[in-house]
Amino acid sequence: MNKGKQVLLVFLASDSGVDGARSLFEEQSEKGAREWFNRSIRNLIKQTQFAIPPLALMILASVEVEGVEQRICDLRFEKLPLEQQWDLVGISVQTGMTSKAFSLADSLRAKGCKVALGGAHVTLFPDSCRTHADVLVHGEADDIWVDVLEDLKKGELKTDYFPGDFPDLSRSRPVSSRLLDKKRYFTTNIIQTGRGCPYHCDFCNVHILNGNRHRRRTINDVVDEVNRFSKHDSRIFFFVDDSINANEEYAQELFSRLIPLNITWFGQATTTLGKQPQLLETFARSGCRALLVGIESIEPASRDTHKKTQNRPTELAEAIINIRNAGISLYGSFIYGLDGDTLETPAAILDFIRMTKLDVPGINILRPNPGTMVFERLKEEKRLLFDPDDLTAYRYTFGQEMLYQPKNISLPDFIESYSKLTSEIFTISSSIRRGLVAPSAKAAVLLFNLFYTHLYALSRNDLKQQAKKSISLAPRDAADNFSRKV
Ligand code: B12
Ligand code: SF4
Repeated sequence: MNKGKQVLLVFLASDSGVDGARSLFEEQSEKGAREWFNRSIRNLIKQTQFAIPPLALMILASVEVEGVEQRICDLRFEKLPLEQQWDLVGISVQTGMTSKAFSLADSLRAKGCKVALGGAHVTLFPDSCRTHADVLVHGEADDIWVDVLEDLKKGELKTDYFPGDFPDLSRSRPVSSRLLDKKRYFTTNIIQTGRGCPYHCDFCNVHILNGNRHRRRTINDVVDEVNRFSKHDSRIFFFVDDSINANEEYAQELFSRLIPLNITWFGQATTTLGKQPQLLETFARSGCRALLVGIESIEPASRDTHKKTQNRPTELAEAIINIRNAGISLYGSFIYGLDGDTLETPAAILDFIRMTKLDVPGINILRPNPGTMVFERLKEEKRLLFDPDDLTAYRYTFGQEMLYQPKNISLPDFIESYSKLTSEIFTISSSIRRGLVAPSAKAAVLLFNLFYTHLYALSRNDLKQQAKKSISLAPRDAADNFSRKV
């Protein structure tokens, strides 16, 4: 029986973070018991269900075209199903994971398989992707994936598909989670209510990828989706919006309507929520148990330089305390090493964490992501430690290597102070304490802190190795080794 055209949608495992971090210098530095310990922890982390499904691929797989069958392959959990013949393989590409995406695309094409590339990196740097693909899908693909599938059926695939304008999200496009294997994920209840951001933080490219205007789905569509998803999976919901409180009126109405559905949910918000008492109460009543907030910096000079201007630092602590008092646990993400930071900054971060009782602190090193304003500025100031003209030289690692020269701090001093900061914040006893005092989601807070205790130990080890090697980036052989093992 002819099953029609077969399409495989592939999500790659990243080399860092929740996908299971590993040392860049593992071979050289990890021996015997330590190697065994790290491998065991890595496997444990992999088995702990932190992973959430790739929403982009769920959206594409929900596009139905008669005579075309789509399947999602999540390489974090499975091997590429090469025993089957695929008419088209679509790969989601993030900047920082391009080497991996391109080598997979090249090997598939060498086997005669057609490859479509899409995602953030393709949108930002289509020319760098061209030689690795038969089809490039630029921008948000919600409305153009159907054209790709129709053209595939006709045998008339084009080389480029453009969406024209940003998709109108108020048009109904129900997302399906039926193609996912529920057991693999922390939850399959992944929902996005809107896209776009009116701010211009210089280290982020969401405002470039999704535009400056915040576009929203209708409240009816989102409520329907919550209802539909909860019949299939009764676990927690995760709203992937960068700031779920971006439009107060919309969020107020949406989450009021979710109260009777009795769900629990996690999401990402701005600290402004701490100054929105009515919305904060609605969030708590609608089942919000934990939020990720981007604090980024508590140094006024850094916030100004990097255009993180939504909130004044003096208001941040109060906002965080208000959110926790409403019964919501907070993951607060900092970046140490911004242009206004000095060697005094770690002590200020520590004080801030102690004062606010932040449940999960994330202490990041700036990743000058190609395509962001900060990348362009650091390139101009010759402060990048990787080749800015080679996009594949840039990779994501979890606080494991310095990719740039901080403005006010020498590299060895930075590494020493960053390492001291993370070793003070992340210990087994502080993880247990944070888990116990968290206002909600205690088990998740405990697990995340323990996980970070391991990750930051790894980061300290790798940074030390990088410092020993005169701060140049990880040597190519170590880098190749790193990619090969993932
Ligand atoms: C939730 C999230 C995660 C989750 C889930 C990842 C996922 N992709 O589903 C987790 C925590 C796992 C994660 C991890 C990472 N993330 Co993340 N993540 C996000 C976040 C907040 C939402 C992503 C999302 O679901 N969006 C909704 C979907 C519908 O939008 P979309 O992904 O852009 O997809 C649309 C188009 O890009 C396109 N498209 C996407 N893929 C494909 C594939 C094909 C074949 C086609 C045709 C089209 C297409 O069509 C989609 C529909 O319109 C975004 C920020 C944001 N606002 O997008 C960051 C973001 C995508 N993440 C980012 C990064 C850097 C990472 C990591 C590399 C971080 C790390 N240190 O490891 C990893 C990489 C993970 C991986 N394996 O690829 C960056 C990417 C930047 C860039 N230039 O590439 C973003 C934009 C954040 C930022 N501010 O910079 N992330
Ligand atoms: S960091 Fe957040 S607020 Fe700033 S531009 Fe990116 S999405 Fe918008």
